[in-house]
Amino acid sequence: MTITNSENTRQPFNFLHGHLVTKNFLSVQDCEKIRELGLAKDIKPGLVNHLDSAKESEVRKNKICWLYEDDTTEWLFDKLQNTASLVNDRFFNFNINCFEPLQFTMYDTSGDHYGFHTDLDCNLVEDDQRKLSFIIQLTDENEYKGCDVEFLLDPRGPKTKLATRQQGSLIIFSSLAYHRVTPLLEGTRISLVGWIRGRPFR
Ligand SMILES: O=C(O)CCC(=O)C(=O)O
Ligand SMILES: [Fe+2]
Repeated sequence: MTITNSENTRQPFNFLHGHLVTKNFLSVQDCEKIRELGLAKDIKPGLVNHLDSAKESEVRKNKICWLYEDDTTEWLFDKLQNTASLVNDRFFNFNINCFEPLQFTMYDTSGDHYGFHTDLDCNLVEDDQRKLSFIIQLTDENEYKGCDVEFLLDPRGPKTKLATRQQGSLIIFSSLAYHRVTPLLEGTRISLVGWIRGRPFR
């Protein structure tokens, strides 16, 4: 398995805005299997907890459902766990301990998007928080236009880094990193998004 630093430099990995990619993390058949699991569920508009619904659609317009760890997904959680722990040991060294359920995310209406955000939970009350985030591209990149995943490289400027669109790729980044999904222009894009939690930063 090859893990590639998005910056592709000899510099140390920038854990704040960099991201890591494992191409062909999942086969096309695996992607299809997950697509079927998700599409069999009730897929509803995604929410940003602290906003009213008008503001909501400015920030985020997509549909989601949740995939929990069970007999049908155990293989996937195991695979993710192995890779995440390798990546964490090598690049982040965060204190991490558990996965959240996986978010099956669908952009199927022109204009669906997710504006710049970090994945950290606001108003933290739990005794652990999101440390690592990941995205798996479940759709063949030729089946949709737009809907690019981009990372903000510098909070002061507009410079962004496009993440791979290749189907089956796993993209891993710090939950502190600003990222977005640009508006869908055509077709349907499905992603699988997840978070790994650990003791709060301090
Ligand atoms: O759909 C994606 O690729 C990313 C979605 C996202 O950033 C999120 O749900 O936090
Ligand atoms: Fe996100």
